[in-house]
Amino acid sequence: MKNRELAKIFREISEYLEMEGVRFKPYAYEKAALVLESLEGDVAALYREGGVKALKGLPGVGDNIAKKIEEYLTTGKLGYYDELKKNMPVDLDELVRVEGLGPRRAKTLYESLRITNLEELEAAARAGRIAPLPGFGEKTERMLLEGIAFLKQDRGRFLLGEVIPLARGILESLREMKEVEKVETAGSLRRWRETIGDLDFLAVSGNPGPVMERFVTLPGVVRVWGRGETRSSVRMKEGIDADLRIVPSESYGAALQYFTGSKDHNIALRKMALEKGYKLNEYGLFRQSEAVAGETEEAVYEKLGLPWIPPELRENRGEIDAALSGRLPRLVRREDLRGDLHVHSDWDGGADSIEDIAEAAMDMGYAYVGIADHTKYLRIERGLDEKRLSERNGSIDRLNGTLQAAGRSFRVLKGCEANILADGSLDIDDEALAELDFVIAGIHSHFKMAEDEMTKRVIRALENPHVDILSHPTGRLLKRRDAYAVNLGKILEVAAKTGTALEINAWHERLDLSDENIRRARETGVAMVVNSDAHRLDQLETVAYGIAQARRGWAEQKHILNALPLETLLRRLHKA
Ligand code: DGT
Ligand code: CA
Ligand code: CA
Repeated sequence: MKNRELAKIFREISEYLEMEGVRFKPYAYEKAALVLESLEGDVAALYREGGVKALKGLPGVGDNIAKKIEEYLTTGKLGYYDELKKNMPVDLDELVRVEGLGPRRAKTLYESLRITNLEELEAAARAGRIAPLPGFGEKTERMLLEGIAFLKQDRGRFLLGEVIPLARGILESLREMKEVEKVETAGSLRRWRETIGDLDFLAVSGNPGPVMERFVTLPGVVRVWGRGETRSSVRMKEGIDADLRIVPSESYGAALQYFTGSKDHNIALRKMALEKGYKLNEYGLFRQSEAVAGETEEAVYEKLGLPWIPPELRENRGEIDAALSGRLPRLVRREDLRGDLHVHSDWDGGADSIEDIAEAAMDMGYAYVGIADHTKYLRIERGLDEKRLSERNGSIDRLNGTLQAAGRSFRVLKGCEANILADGSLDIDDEALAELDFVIAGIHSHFKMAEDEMTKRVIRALENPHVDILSHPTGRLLKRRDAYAVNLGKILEVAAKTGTALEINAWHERLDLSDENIRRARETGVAMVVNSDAHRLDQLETVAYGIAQARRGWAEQKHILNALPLETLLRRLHKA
């Protein structure tokens, strides 16, 4: 589909324009990119059927952008983009992934040092040629080097949220074939790891030839590493590899178990099998040469004396012992969530009105949604001051009144995401916080602090009696920025005492708390909240990644605040 290609080009144009210091226009292109990415249908089909007029019917697409879409769809090129690129032959996409490097700085680096890509950036920083540039300095140079090191260390792995749509597409193309009896994802994807090395698929088919043919010729395949009757492997244009294995139906369960991994879980399981006199491999579970299980995963586990273990737990972190003694957690499920407590509205620069958010949340089957707009410190995000927050509260009250009058049992909760300032105080008055149903506090600035200082800062926020939830508690951004230095053990201790919940932020770049930290929170008795942190309606569904993370952290329904019904939740919030 052309949607993604166009989105990428528009995003780059936005970066180029931002680099040039152009006002407003970059935002328009960025918005168009977002719209194209979240478009359900094919933009080319839309254009074929309704021409430029249909394109202009898309939100955020005006005359100018519609014409550009038309040009690209009809000629395969975009003159405006090529022109920008010619004037500044910089691999912007790559450069702006370095934490601390935006388009404007990239422009300076190109103009003064002719830096066009990551290698050149690294060489210049190592040689100390960046620090002397006006507006840079040694601290920035060091930060850039750290950012580069971070990118390199993770090279080759992809964020779960980035590859899931791709994997779903592949799965669907295979599933619709009449030759395919079954097909599933395996590997880290099935375990919902936060990053993915390659995509694994497993299928059953009595006629593998055409299935493999389809797989190696899928749209988006740029290279075929190998092609056979039982296994094929390709590289997709997104840069990630995909493997397909086809097995006979009587081995499907054993193969699914084997290729789901993790490797460490498999090794532990195989050892157990050996001790019981079995042999376990991807073909089945065998006693001597007789297969005793293989068709289903459940049977493989059962013959080993174990209940089926959810893939999210298969990391050899104690799940086998827990299974043996009947202590496997009953993992929280997506359908346990009664609401979302972290959604940004158009009051703080988010994309959608509170009315639309409420409708979308009702469609998702939620009983409540918490609006958590930014407060005033974050001026770029149009954070609300006390006065605006109170106006917004008024409009939520009116909306709740309307909903109630219409007999709809749904509640919009008044919240905010306040900023924890460097000294641990919040950027908004306590009196304003007292008006809200719930308060989230989070760190959005001054990330580089000594661990001691940072820990004190967070603790001071937890001790504010108005604060109910600590958002994205460690501040990490996957593949971009490490967690800040903080003593999470102490944070958990204090949170347990103050009754403050810790967020599991589901945004695919955050997934913060991480799975291991979720497990620690669970063990310390700290409540958690799975939040989307959506700034746009279509991001509400990203809670799925947060739920997966919660499950990887052994969390059960009872550990998750927003699995509580409204009344219980409100009582809990008021008490804490
Ligand atoms: P990834 O791709 O790095 O995100 O992680 P996985 O877990 O998907 O790993 P991958 O694709 O290399 O292999 C898929 C599964 O196959 C893996 O989870 C377990 C199984 N597997 C691969 N190599 C071995 C091995 O040497 N021993 C055992 N027992 N299992 C293996
Ligand atoms: Ca894999
Ligand atoms: Ca693989």
